[in-house]
Amino acid sequence: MRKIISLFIAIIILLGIVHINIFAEGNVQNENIEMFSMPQDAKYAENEVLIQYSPVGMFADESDVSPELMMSENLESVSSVELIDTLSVDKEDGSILKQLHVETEDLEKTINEMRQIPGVEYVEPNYKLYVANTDYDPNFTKQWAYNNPVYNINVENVWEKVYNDNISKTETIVAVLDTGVDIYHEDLKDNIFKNQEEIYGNTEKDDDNNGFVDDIAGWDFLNNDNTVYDNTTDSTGEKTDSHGTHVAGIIAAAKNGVGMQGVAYENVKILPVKFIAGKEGGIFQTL
Ligand SMILES: [Ca+2]
Ligand SMILES: [Ca+2]
Ligand SMILES: [Ca+2]
Ligand SMILES: [Ca+2]
Repeated sequence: MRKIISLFIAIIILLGIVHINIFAEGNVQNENIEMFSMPQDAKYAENEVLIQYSPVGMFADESDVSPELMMSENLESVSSVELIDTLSVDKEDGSILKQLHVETEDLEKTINEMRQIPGVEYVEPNYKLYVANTDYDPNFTKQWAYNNPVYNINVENVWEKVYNDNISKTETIVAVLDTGVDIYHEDLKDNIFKNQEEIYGNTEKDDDNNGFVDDIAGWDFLNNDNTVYDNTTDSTGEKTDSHGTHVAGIIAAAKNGVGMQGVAYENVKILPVKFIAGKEGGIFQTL
């Protein structure tokens, strides 16, 4: 009998512990739901959220409970919520999209609380949307690396900080070791390095005494002359200086209302260093 009483007491204690644990779990967030973090620099309507409620599978008999009523009751437990508009109702699965006003100082925290409500598919700030920036050169939209979910280089944010916020106006010279560069191209001509001492010096004389005669805009190591754009074709029929021109464009095509827009479209000068002959290549020793 004593053993039975001891066992009974042990079961009661065990149940007590289990009960306490279950109660405690009610106060922690569901670890299966990924925490939402407000994106940096996000712009959104203040104190507003969009919430998608999809009650599929929550009710044994959907006719028993109105999903809309259930969501309203659940939302009341989170915060002071006011319906602004019901944006859509899917009659097939009962899902509802609502625009809500939430009286809160901490929208991120409130969104994370709402995400714990059973049946809530997503909650997010009511983000502000803007028309695509039309201030770019026409081929900007074809420059896929600028806006690509996999390889996105986030260049627009960099432009905003460097150019619009005037962080740096220091000019940088970038040497392009490649084929020649079309230094007369409308997108490049203003962003080509110019050796001032040779421009204003004497022709056929090495004015700056650097070993290269009349090296006004880089040097052609392939032919050992000062014409970095020879506009010739190689044995495959390919223009010999197209690759270097393309590379220079990616770096420094001007923001000038035509063509493409380089990653560094201002405050950069390209120094063409030609040593490759189109697809025929070049050798390192040339340099
Ligand atoms: Ca020189
Ligand atoms: Ca000269
Ligand atoms: Ca040349
Ligand atoms: Ca351009």
